[in-house]
Amino acid sequence: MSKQTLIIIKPDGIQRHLAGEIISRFEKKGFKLVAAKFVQISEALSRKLYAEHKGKPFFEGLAKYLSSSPSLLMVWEAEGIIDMTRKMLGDTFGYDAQPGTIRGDFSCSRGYNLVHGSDSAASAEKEIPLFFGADEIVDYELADSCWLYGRND
Ligand code: IDP
Ligand code: MG
Repeated sequence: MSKQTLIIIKPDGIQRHLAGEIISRFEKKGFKLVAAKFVQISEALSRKLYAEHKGKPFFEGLAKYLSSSPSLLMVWEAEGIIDMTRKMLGDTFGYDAQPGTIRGDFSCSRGYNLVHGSDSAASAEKEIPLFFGADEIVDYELADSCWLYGRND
């Protein structure tokens, strides 16, 4: 499971027509999409996803934001996926995030930062089953995988 991460294009990412842009970055990097669904996440499930932030001043607003409009939920797979996706997302607050990252290029907000990505293998292992059953995650080979992970040594 540590080769997989949960990525959510949050309501602002969908409403701002950035889903294609965000997916495209992961596709071009060479990651494998293994699951996807487009749903309006319930407030209860939003609270579960963000349980580590319970009690913080932004927690209630965060649960309302995530459940306010549809999101695109995906599981992406690659060796080292967590570190790579976290770097591609950029720092949490859009106005802090480096240009070249998703948040750095498209968000100037604190809370509305377009995309969620699991922050560790342990988080991914907890988060993915909140949204996907094992039978919804597809096992297949990418035809170009020999070119993605080619080594000269
Ligand atoms: P992350 O998404 O980069 O992992 P976390 O610290 O886990 O960042 O916070 C979860 C989400 O909560 C953020 O993506 C953002 O939407 C929201 N958030 C975090 N800190 C604040 C804050 O200080 N004000 C408003 N929203 C926040
Ligand atoms: Mg987090």
